[in-house]
Amino acid sequence: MGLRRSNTSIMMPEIGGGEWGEEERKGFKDFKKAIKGLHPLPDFFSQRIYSKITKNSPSYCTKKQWNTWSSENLDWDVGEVFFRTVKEDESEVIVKDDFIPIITSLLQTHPGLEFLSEHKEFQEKYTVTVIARIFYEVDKEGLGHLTRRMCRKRRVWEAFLRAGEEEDINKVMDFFSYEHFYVLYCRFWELDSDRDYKISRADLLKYGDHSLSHAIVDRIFENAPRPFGRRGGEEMGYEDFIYFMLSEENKQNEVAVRYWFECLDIDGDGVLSTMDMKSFYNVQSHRMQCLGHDVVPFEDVLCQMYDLIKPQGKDGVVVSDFLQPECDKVSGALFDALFNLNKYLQFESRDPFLERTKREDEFDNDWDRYACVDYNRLAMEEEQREDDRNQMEIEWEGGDGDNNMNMGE
Ligand SMILES: [Ca+2]
Ligand SMILES: [Ca+2]
Repeated sequence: MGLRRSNTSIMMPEIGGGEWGEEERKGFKDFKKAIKGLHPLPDFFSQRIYSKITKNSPSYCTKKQWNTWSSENLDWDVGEVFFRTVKEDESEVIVKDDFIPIITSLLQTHPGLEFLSEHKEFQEKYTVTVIARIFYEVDKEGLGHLTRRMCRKRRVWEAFLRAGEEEDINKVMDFFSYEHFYVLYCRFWELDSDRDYKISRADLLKYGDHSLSHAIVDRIFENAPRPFGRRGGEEMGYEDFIYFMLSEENKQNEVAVRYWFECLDIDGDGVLSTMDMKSFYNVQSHRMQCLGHDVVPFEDVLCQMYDLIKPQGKDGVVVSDFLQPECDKVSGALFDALFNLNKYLQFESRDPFLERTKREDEFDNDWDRYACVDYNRLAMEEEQREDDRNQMEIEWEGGDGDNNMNMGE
């Protein structure tokens, strides 16, 4: 349950110095001005608040209506005000769609997202991405909704408050960063070569420079870690891809550990036995052999990994072994050894320079680190394409290929 504000804090906010008469009607624009600073949420929640108050009279709001709403909903700490404002009044949980009007307002008002105003399609994709990221982190069991307890545990509102204060949206790494959205969406778009907004098995095999084994891709497509489209399906949609990619690029978090564990635990008995692991490593080592790499025998890999993870039981590794605090840096290495060729080779070569930069850089987790590098890479590629296009135009206009040497001004 949320915490009531203490008696000493404001109990009933007064509006606009008493300029708002009890029955006087305000349309959304005036309403927004009048309530500014009278609730603890950022301005981009005003639309949500207005819609909730004016459900039966959408063209205006009276002061009396506002007062009723605020006495019922604002007399709490910020976490509870957030929860009550986002969810529907009749409901005790937040569902995905509840966030749509709030993120839509953010897109309309945030200076760092203004450039998207002419790109409705990207605005929609941004919204889907932010919501999927919130659910990825908060709805860890995949229930499809957020409870009050879940929101409080993760302090979800803090990211919204930051988005309201921070002019550079990319600094809000929790959920809202445009760069993070760009990376997720571009990588999806690249793989979805036939543009049907779905990714096939063959598409996913190309992910990360063909780094995943077909064995693990098969498991993902068997809906082992999580049903596609929430009900299960043959192909991977954009939201499914977000779950996959966040888990792939940051194997330290609990959701990712569970995601990959479910994939690897083929018989579903909750234990990653030597047999389970061996069947994946065989596929991986076969690929290594074909590509001319030295293959480390499975027994050695297993030994090395058991040293790192130190499982409690004798029969294999269970989820809780991976979730020990001292394991969060190494569990990814075991997963990579079993199904991600490129990352495993990188781990094996243990580049000390890479390890040191990782320890010393500004990022809190592997996802933030990856997204920053990948965004810059994508931006550079885009710049290169732009240059090539310009170059082609110049050559075309010159009508003669030799002119291209003289274009630099
Ligand atoms: Ca496709
Ligand atoms: Ca098993």
